Formats: sequence, structure tokens, C-alpha cells
Amino acid sequence: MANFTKSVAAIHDLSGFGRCSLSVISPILSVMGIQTVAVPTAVLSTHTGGFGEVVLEDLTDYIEKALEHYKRINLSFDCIYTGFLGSKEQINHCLDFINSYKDALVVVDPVMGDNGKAYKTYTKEMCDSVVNLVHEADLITPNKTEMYILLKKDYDPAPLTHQQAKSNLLKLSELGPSRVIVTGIELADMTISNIAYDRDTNAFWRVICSYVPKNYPGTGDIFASIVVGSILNGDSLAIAMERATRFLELTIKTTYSYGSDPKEGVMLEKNLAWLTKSHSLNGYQSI
Ligand code: PXL
Repeated sequence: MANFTKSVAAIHDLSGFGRCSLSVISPILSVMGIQTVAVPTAVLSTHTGGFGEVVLEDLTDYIEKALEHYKRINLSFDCIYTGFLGSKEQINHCLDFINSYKDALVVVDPVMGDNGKAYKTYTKEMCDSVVNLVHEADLITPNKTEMYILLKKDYDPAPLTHQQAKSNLLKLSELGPSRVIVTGIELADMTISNIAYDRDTNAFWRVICSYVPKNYPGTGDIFASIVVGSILNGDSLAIAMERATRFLELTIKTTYSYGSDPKEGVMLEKNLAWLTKSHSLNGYQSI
């Protein structure tokens, strides 16, 4: 089948309320001119971050059936993009997708934890399976907690020197992906930055983020999906990272100004149109 727009197989859960996973990934990619083919791994009434007992329908078996259907109708994808996963079996189904579309860009957001801790469902065995997925990726987007899990090091809240940051990026790239972005890294100059490494050009980048004293769920999904959309639209890694950072900064600040409950996520709806415009982005720095 011909693709008149670029298309992404997005293998994530669909959480109804709370603005994360497919609920944010799909609108973001659409406004960026990319078709999202949603492959839901589970349907949840809300995300798992604070709304009590969640209603969850597991769709693990659906993933492989959907893949077989797409192969039967010769559907192709420009990108396979994975995120929060519920079991080792789901990770194996993601690997089947990746092996079926050898030409697709593989973006793995190795969702495993935040704020220094692994999520409850991410046992050691699950985290080891995520590493298998990372081996197959072209680009990964861990946060600082996930960086330490992938590197099999204890979480260290201390700021990193530029040299330590670059060495960690290189080690992550040695796991497989030629491009690595790590979000939320405090560097020794006490700024929070998103940092990146591109093995093809041997370049290291940072984009400084402004600090807002609240944590909103779903921001990792918003970040990674903008990076996916930007790269598919031809942006460099540095510009894709800056576009995602600037959009999140704008949207987090908008949300913070309303004083809404953080667990409801960021007010994506107010700023989505920003992603349809071209912006001059030159706030990235070489490190
Ligand atoms: O991207 C974060 C995320 C995705 N999916 C589910 C979640 C969360 C974060 O809380 O609960 C189900």
C-alpha cells in the first residue's frame, strides 16, 4: 500500500483520562502531518498515577493479530514507536513488529520509572526485557531514572559533569541505538537539560529547560512523540529535541498558570496548534 503521508505504528496503552500515552501521541503526530496507526497494548480508564483502582482491559493478544493483519494487506510503516509496556510478552510482540519492518525507524521510549524509582510493574525481569528492545532501536528517549536502569547503575541524584553526561550517552548508544536523548539531566552548572548523542555525526547536544516545580504525567510521551514527528519531517536530532523541549515548556507553563491538579496532565489542547507552525530553533548547544 502506498503511503501518502508518513506513518507510525505506535505501540502504547490507551489511557482514557489523564492525558498520556495514545491520548497524547495520536493528536501530536496528526498535527505534525504524520499518520498514527495506534496499536493499543491495553485500554485503561485513567493512567495509573493517582486515580484509585483503574479499569484495565489487557490487549496483549491483539498486538500480534494486528501485526498479522497489517502484513496480509502489505501495510508499511515509516516508524515503529514503543512506550509503556505491560509484560515481557508485549515486549516480544514489539520485537515481532520491529523484525517485520526492517526499513522502519525504530524509536523506543524505554518507560520504566521516574524520580529515581522503577514503576511497580517494572520488575527486574521486565527491565531486562526492555534492554532487549533497546538493542533493536535506532533512537531511545530515557529519562534520568531510566538511564541509570539501562546502564545497570544505582540511581544517583547528583548533577553530572559534561564529561559524565557524555560518557553515559556513549554507553547508552553502545547498547544499540545510534541516537540517544536523555531527558531531565541536571548538569554541574545546576541547569536542567535534555541531552543527546548522534553516533553518525559524533555530536553531543543539550537544550536547557526552564524549571517548573510540578510533575505532570504524560510529558515523556509528549516529548518522544514530538521527537518522532520532527525526525520524520526531516529535522536534525538537535532541532527535534529543541522542538519537543520548547513545546513542553510552553504547555507546562500554561498548565501551571491554571493551577489544575497535576495528575490531570498538561493542557495539550491549548497549545497543539504551536506544532503546526514553523519556528526558528537555535537554542540547542553543542557539548
Ligand atoms: O506515559 C506514562 C504512562 C503511560 N501509561 C500508563 C501510565 C503512565 C504514567 O503514569 O500510568 C498506563
